[in-house]
Amino acid sequence: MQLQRHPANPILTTVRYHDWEDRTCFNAAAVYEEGLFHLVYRAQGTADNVSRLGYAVSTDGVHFSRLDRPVLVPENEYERWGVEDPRITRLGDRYYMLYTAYSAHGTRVSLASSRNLLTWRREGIVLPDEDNKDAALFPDKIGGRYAMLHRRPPDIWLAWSDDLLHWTDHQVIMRPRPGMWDETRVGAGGPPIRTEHGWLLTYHGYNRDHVYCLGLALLDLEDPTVVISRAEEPVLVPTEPWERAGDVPNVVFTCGSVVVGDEVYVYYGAADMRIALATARLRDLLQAL
Ligand code: BMA
Repeated sequence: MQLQRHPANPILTTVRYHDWEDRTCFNAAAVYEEGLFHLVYRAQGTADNVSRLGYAVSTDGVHFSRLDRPVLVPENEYERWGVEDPRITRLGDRYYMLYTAYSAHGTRVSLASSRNLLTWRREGIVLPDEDNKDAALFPDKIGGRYAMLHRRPPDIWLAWSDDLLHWTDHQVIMRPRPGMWDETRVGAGGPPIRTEHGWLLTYHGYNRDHVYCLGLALLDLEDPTVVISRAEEPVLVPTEPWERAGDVPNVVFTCGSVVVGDEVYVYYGAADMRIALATARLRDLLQAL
């Protein structure tokens, strides 16, 4: 089972006359609602190489219009070197975005909230005093609590919270697999997708040659620390020239997928430089598990 690349790929690339995104435009959170596809994506400019978050919107998921200015820019000492890799989850009437704050302190998982995807309020660092990234919130409470995936290298972890700010009961749920494509490190993709069979998780992993691929796992609906199944083979491998060459070579990396009817749209960063789209039928993904 392989994701199908859209023929228009890459669908979103750098803009020469936007100084904040003239170098890279990649790793995007994705939201689909009422016929609109929204992306909040990471971008860097040649001037300072700092990551900022831009916004783009589309009616077909392929052709996007974007704002001239970023929607989130570094604002405090933990973000000095950039705000990176957003992952957005809707909970009630708000959107919550987990992102990586990057600075001399390291990488910190941070939370912001919004009612409109354009104006964001910082809620703060949610995993203080540790280098961590690849964090994603589940789109529902589970057993009365919020759940989040995060990454303590090299593993994917799950943690619980009552208020989205304080997280406890941290537990490893997925580790790299020796000798396989995800032998070195793994990290969550976008927020897990609820299906009747379990939470569908797209994740990234890389091997000793630093080739980033995407894989699939299915987590138990009531207890997502239980991995029901994990596909042996990756569903997306960097093979296109624009996935193999860029700011970081041989990278496909996702921060968000959306479901439209029975089709899953996986938005992914290619070679840390551009944004591409690959799709699959939900039932085919579940069958691969
Ligand atoms: C990770 C993050 C991602 C990036 C990936 C591949 O550590 O920095 O933003 O896409 O590495 O370079």
